[in-house]
Amino acid sequence: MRLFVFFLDPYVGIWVLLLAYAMQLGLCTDPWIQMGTDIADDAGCSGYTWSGSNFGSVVSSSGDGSRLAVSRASNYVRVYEWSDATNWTQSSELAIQTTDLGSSMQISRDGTHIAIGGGGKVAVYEYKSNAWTLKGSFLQSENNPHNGFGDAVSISDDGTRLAVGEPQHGNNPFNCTNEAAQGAARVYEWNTGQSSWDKMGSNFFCHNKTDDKVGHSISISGDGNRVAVGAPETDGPEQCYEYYGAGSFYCSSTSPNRGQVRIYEWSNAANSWQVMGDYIDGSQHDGLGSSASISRDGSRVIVGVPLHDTGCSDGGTAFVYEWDSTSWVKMGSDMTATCEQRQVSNNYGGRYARFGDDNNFGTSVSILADGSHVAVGSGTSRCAFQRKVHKVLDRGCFSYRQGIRVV
Ligand SMILES: [Ca+2]
Ligand SMILES: [Ca+2]
Repeated sequence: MRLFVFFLDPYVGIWVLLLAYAMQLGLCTDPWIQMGTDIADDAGCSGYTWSGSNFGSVVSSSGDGSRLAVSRASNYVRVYEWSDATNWTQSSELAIQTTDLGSSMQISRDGTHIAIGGGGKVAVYEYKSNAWTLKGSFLQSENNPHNGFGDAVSISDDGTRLAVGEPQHGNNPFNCTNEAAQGAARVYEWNTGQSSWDKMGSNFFCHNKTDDKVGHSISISGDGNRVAVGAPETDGPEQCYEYYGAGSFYCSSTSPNRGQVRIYEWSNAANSWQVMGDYIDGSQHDGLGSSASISRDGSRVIVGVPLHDTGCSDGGTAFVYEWDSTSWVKMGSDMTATCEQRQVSNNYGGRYARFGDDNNFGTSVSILADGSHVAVGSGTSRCAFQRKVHKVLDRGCFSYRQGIRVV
C-alpha cells in the first residue's frame, strides 16, 4: 500500500507537529514513506498562495500504484506515472469537453481506464496507442433533471463495467414509485460490438423514500459482479399517529437518515441484480453509506458512518463487513474518530476543546483489493484544528496526515 501526501495547506507546520505528536505517543511504529516529491499544480500554487484550481480534490491510483490520476479545475485530469522509481512524471493531461466533471473519479485497477463523473455526466477514457481517448460517448441520466448523475463512479478492474450514482433526489419524500424524481444508481457494461455502454439490469433506487440519496456512494468489485450502493439519508421504519381521532394520520420515522448500504450481485441466470443478504443499516442520523468500498473479490465491504456519535458529536466511524456465503458479518471492532480533550490555549488558566466533534470520520473510505487494509478519511475537524484531518488505519497502527489518499 502506498500513501500520497498532498500538502495543499500552507500551515504545514501544524501537521508536522501533529504527526510528531502521534509518533511520540507511539501510535504508529511503521511510518509512511512519501513517494517522490509533492505533486502540485504548477499553475495554481505559488508559495502560500493558491489560486484554487482544486488540484487533487479527487485522486485515484491503479492497482499497483504506478499510475495516478489527479483532478484539476473543473474539467481536467492529469495522469502521473511512477516511471523511474524515483519520482512522479506527468504523462498526460485530459481536457474533458464538458465542465464540472471531476467530483468523482476512479482509475481501473489495470490502469487502462479512467471514469470521471460530475455535473450530470460521466466519461470513461481509455489508454491505447499511447493516448487517452473517450470510450464511447458521454453518459447522461435518462432522468431530467439529472439528479447528480455521476456524483459517484466506480469502474471494474479492466474498465468494462461502470457503476454510477445519481444521489440527488426530488422533493416528494413519500413517493417511492417515480424513479425519475429520485436519483438512483446503475451499472453499465461495455458493448464491444456496438462500441457503447449498455445498462445492466434495472436501476437501483429508493431504499425507503425518495430522500434516501441512493448512489451517494458506489463501489464495484474487480470483476464487476458485485456492487455496493450507499444511501446515507435512508430513514428507518415509520410510525403513524392519528390526528385527534380524525381518521388522518401523521407518519414519521423513528430513525431518520440512519443510512443504508445494499450490496447487489449480478445473476446471469436471472439477468438482473440480486440483493445479497440483509441491508446494512445505521442508527438515526448516522449517515451510514456516505461512503462505501468493496474489495476486489466482493467479499468485504467498508462503510463510512460519518455522523455517528462516538463520544464526540458526529465524530464518525467505519464498519467492515465480510460475506459468509449467506449474510454480511461485521468484522472486528468499530474504527472511530479520535475524541479527546486538548488544551488549546493558556489564556484564563488554560482553555480546552474537545477534539473530535464534527470530525466526520468515515466521510471517505477505501479498502485494499484483498480486503486486508482500509483507509478512512474524515471530513472536517472542529475545536483546535479548523481543517481536515485524515486518519489511516493499517494493521492497528494509525497516523494523521493532511490530504492523504491510500491505494
Ligand atoms: Ca431521509
Ligand atoms: Ca450524530
